[in-house]
Amino acid sequence: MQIHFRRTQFIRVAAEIDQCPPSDRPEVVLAGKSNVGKSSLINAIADNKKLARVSQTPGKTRTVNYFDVDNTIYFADLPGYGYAKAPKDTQQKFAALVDRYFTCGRPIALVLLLIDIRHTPSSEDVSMISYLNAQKIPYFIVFAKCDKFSRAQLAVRLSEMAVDLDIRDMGICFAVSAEKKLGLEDLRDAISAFLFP
Ligand SMILES: Nc1nc2c(ncn2[C@@H]2O[C@H](COP(=O)(O)OP(=O)(O)O)[C@@H](O)[C@H]2O)c(=O)[nH]1
Ligand SMILES: [Mg+2]
Repeated sequence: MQIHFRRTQFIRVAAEIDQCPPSDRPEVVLAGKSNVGKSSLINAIADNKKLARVSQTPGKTRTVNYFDVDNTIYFADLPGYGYAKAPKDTQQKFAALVDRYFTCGRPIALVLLLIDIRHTPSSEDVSMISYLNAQKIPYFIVFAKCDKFSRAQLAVRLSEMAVDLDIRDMGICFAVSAEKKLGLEDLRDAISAFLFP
C-alpha cells in the first residue's frame, strides 16, 4: 500500500508520554541530533513547508510532536539530542523524555535516524544505533543535507559513513536533502513498502 504523504497534518505536542495520542497505529519516529533537519524532513516528505516548525535556534524542541499521515501512521518528531548549549537540567529532561518514549510500549514501527552527511557521527548517533540494534527496533539511516555535496563526493562520503557506523546493509541508508528535495521519493516509497509490504 502506498501512503499518501501529502495528507499529513500536525496533531499534537506531547510534553509527557501520557499526552501522546492513542497507540492505534504504527509510528514512524524521527530521531537525531538537534538541528540535523528532522522538522525540515517532515515538511519535505509531506510537501508542506508550514507543517513542522524549522528552528533557526537549535535545541528548541523539548516535546514529541505528532503528525497524522494519511490517517494511517503517525510521524513522531522527537526532541533532538546532543545540544551542548542547552542547560544541563533541560538536556536531562530531553533525554528522559526520549528514554521514556522508547520504553513505554508505543507501537514504534520504524525509526528514521537522521545524520548530517557532512559531520562525523556523534557518540549519541552511535549509541542510538546500538540501542536500536539491541532492542531490535527497525530503522533507516537518513543522511541529511546532501545538497552540500556533489554527486561524486556524496558516493565517497556514503561509503565512509558506512564504515564509520559499521553499516553492512546499505539498503537501510538514504541520502536526502529537504532543501533541494533530493531522495524524497525513494524514502517515501521505502517507508510505505516497509510498513505495508
Ligand atoms: N542545506 C540544508 N539545510 C537544511 C536541510 N534541512 C534542514 N536544513 C537547515 O537546518 C536547520 C535545522 O533544521 P530543522 O529541520 O529545524 O532541524 P531539527 O532540529 O532536526 O528539527 C535549519 O536552518 C534548516 O534550514 C537540507 O536539506 N539542506
Ligand atoms: Mg525540529
